[in-house]
Amino acid sequence: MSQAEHAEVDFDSAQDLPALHALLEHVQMKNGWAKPTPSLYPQPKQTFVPAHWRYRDARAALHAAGRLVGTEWAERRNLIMANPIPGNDYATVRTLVGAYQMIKGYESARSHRHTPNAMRVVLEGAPNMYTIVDGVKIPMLAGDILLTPNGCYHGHLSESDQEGYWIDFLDAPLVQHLNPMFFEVHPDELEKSHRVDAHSPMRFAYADYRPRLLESAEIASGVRSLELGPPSLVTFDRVVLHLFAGTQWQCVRTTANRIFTVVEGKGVTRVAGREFHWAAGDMFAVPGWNEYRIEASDDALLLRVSDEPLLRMLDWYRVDGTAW
Ligand code: GTQ
Ligand code: FE2
Repeated sequence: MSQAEHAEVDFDSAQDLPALHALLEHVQMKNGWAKPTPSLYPQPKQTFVPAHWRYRDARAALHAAGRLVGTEWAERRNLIMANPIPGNDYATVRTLVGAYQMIKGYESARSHRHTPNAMRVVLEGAPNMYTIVDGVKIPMLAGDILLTPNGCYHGHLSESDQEGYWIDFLDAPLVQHLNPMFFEVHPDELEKSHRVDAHSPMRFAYADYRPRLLESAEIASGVRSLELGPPSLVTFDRVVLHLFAGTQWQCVRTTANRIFTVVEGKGVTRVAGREFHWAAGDMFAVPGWNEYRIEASDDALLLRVSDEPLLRMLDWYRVDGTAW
């Protein structure tokens, strides 16, 4: 018999509620009847806030980091778009993180694999720039969208004098919450590869999806949309959107957490009383349960990444007014 972990607590001795609450500490329990913050509430709390990051700033900071941060010692030369709420140093929205990353000419970022799913959108690429996914070199040209799902080895490489800039999206904040995090570096540092595959299923080439987007049906006046996949990731999707210059697109609030990247164009997003004036390469986050309005001043191509497929799978995707 193992020893009792604590002496028997005499709850009958409690003469009032504070006394009973105090005794609960001895048995590692908390009352649910006078909890200071309710556990269940009528609708989603807006904990993460809408936010905007400029590529102009990120690019300048990464260019400077190119002098000061080596990929020999840094796993990645990246800048994290941490949502500006107290205590947060990582997640962009609850489930997802967005980060800007740079490699220098003739530089590589060593291969590794991890349980978080990842995706990139290339802002500045080159014909001799690659992500190596499970031994296959996949070209990184501007506008290309590249997948590195759960468990796939991936490393990055520039075989010319060109610097590369892109944005990474990972479901790492969700993995941190649920805790199945695994990560390991590749034994060869940069995984060897002698095969280039421009038609890898892990690549959505800009030259391919842009014309398809422009031919797809309008989902609202002046707005076209195209979901890219298969393959799909379990946790987040990718939808490219085209807005004609002058389009104003009002979006209802949903439970999905979204991160937008501006691939082309200029415009403004109005959300939660704020205005984000965006240009190519910028990112903005619209956490769940915010209505927002996107206005394109030039023709605009946006990439929208969101946890909508995960919420749908769990039956927790909701649009304003349809909770039940
Ligand atoms: O390029 O593999 O921004 O593993 C964060 C984690 C990029 C990457 C990030 C990563 C990567
Ligand atoms: Fe990675």
